[in-house]
Parts: sequence; structure tokens; C-alpha cells
Amino acid sequence: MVLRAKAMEELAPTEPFKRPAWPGNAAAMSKCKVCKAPAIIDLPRHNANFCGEHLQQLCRRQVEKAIKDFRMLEPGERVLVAVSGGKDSLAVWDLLVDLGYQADGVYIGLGIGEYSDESGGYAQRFADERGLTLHTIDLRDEYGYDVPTAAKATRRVPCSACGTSKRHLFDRAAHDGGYAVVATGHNLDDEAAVLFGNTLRWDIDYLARQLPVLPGDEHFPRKVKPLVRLTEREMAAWCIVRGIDYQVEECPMAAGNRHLGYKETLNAVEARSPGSKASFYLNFLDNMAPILAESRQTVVEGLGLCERCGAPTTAGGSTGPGGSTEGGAPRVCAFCRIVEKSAAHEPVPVELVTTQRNGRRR
Ligand code: Q46
Ligand code: ZN
Ligand code: ZN
Repeated sequence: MVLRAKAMEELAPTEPFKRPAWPGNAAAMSKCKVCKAPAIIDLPRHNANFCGEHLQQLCRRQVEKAIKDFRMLEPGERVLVAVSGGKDSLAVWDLLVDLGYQADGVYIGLGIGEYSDESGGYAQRFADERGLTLHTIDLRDEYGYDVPTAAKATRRVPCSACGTSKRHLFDRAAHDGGYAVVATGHNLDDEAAVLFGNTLRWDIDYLARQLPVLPGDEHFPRKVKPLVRLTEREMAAWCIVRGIDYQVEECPMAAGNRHLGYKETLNAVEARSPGSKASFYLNFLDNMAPILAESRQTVVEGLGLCERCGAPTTAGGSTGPGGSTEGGAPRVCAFCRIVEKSAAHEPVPVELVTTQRNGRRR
């Protein structure tokens, strides 16, 4: 198996003084905790090393536990996996299929230059090689804009315009395709970093909704995150032992993303105290999420429907003079507002947005 340099980097342990137990390096003589065969990876938070087969067993068990504990999926339920072409989304798709779920994928072409072209290729090859169904949506072709243009036209940071577009289109794809549930590849590192940011700001609305399962209703699908008990490094290892080729490059728009900084901070804590990340996030779910349930209810009750596309939205509308329906502002969701501004804007090349963002903090 050919291991690319970046993939090996992703397997580098967060603990600085330990080397990854991977064939060809000094730690490769360590043995799998389960079968005593040569280990391919050390996992300090489990205080153990694993061979390829038992790493897979660990990953399957963690996903099964997450699905069961948080009641993510029913047996036989059709699942739509939000696929980016990166390791986490391909791994979650692979794991769900491996565990017997009927899982199809959906990929959104975001128009982020070569990065998007390549990412789409990884997603399509993964599906083709396994005979899986991948739905594709192209922002430029179908909605007349791309992420760099949306960032410029709406004066939002790219990840904000991108995230809003993706959430909306994943929901719509699930609705149109008759899927009750959308699965994403958010892993433990992602969730812990988001939790860290939300906690630093004590953002109660976001904290209240930071759950591995968000229930659906007649307007939008349930959202599930089956990888919340697994780390980025474990997912990189899963992809390597399963022979999954994935987009290794980071999105060029991610530079300066606050979450990357939060991840580095948490990795430093994890290096000193393995298991801290898991306990930070999983204990939040056990101890704090129930306390925040009341705030969550308020958010759900505040939703209305977009007057253009019918999607649920927190946006408000207003009535005209004297309470009449004429002259008021319509209730328009964030996605429709992005489309309105961006489709009318001339296309903006990726480089223009990334260059402007260089050296500037969000
Ligand atoms: S694709 Fe989109 Fe990510 Fe790129 S612009 Fe940001 S949100 S970083 S997952
Ligand atoms: Zn083993
Ligand atoms: Zn809308």
C-alpha cells in the first residue's frame, strides 16, 4: 500500500515524544493489544497499540456504540451521507455500508478551484469502485454561484457562506430523495473544537444544538454524526487500512479558520493528558446537554418557513403598514439570500479570496 506523506502526517500522534507505531519506523516493534501481531498504530487515549484488523474492529465498535447510545439510525433506514471527498466523510460512508446500512452519498461541487475538482473525483471514484450511489449537486451549474463568489458578494467569510449552502442543499437532497436522515463525517476532534469555541464565547444557542443527533421533522431530515467517538487520526488510519484514497489537501479557504486553532490547542492538552478531548466532549453530552435542553426547545419553536423555497428558517419577516401583507419584508432564508446576491455577481476566482484573507484574522 502506498502511503502518501500527508497521510502519514495525519497519523502522527498528538503526543510529541511518541512515534507512530507504523511499519518502517522505530515503534513498529510494538504489538497489537488484542492479537499480539505487529501494531500499525498507537492510541495513547486507549493506552494501546492495534494491528490493522483490530483498529477496524475498534472503529466499528465505536460507531455502533455512537449509533446505539444516541439512537441515530433505525435498522434498514436509508441514509444520505454528506460526502466531501476527504477522509472523514468517505470513512463514515464506508463504515455505515460495512455495518449493513443502506447508505448513499451526496457531493456538492462548491467551485473552490482545483480543490473542488479533485475532491469530487475522490468522492466519485470511491462510489464507483464500490458500486455505491453518489448524487452530485453543482453550485455554479444549478444555482449560478460558487463559494468564492458568495464570500465576496455577501461579504461573509467563505466558510460561513459555504456552510449555509451545504446545510441547505444536504437537507433538500435528503427531502427530494426520500431520505429521513443525513449523516456527516464530523469526528471527535471536530466536535471538541466546536465545543471549545462555543464554550469560550458561552454561546448558549450553539451549545444547546451541539448534539450528535438533531431530530428531523416534516421539513428537514434528522442529522447524525456517527464518528463522534473517533478521532481524526483514527479516521486517517481507517482509510489507509481500508485502501480508501481521499483528498489530503486542506480547503484553501480554511486558512485562518478559528477551529484549526482550537484543534491545535486541544491537541496540546491531549498530548499531556491522553483522553482529555474525549472526556471534554462526551462528558458535555452526558452532563451539560440535558441542562441545555430548554434553550434548544426555544430555538426550534422560533423556526418559520422561507417564503421562497419553503425551508425552515430562523429569519423573520415583517408586515406592511397597518399590518397589511403589502409592503412588508418577506421571510427569506439565509440560503435564498446568498443565491440572490451571489448569482448576480460576476464570478470571483479562488485566488482573489484566499489572497485577501492572507494575514487577516477573522
Ligand atoms: S469547504 Fe467550505 Fe470547509 Fe472550505 S470553505 Fe470552509 S466550510 S473550509 S469543511
Ligand atoms: Zn490485532
Ligand atoms: Zn429559502
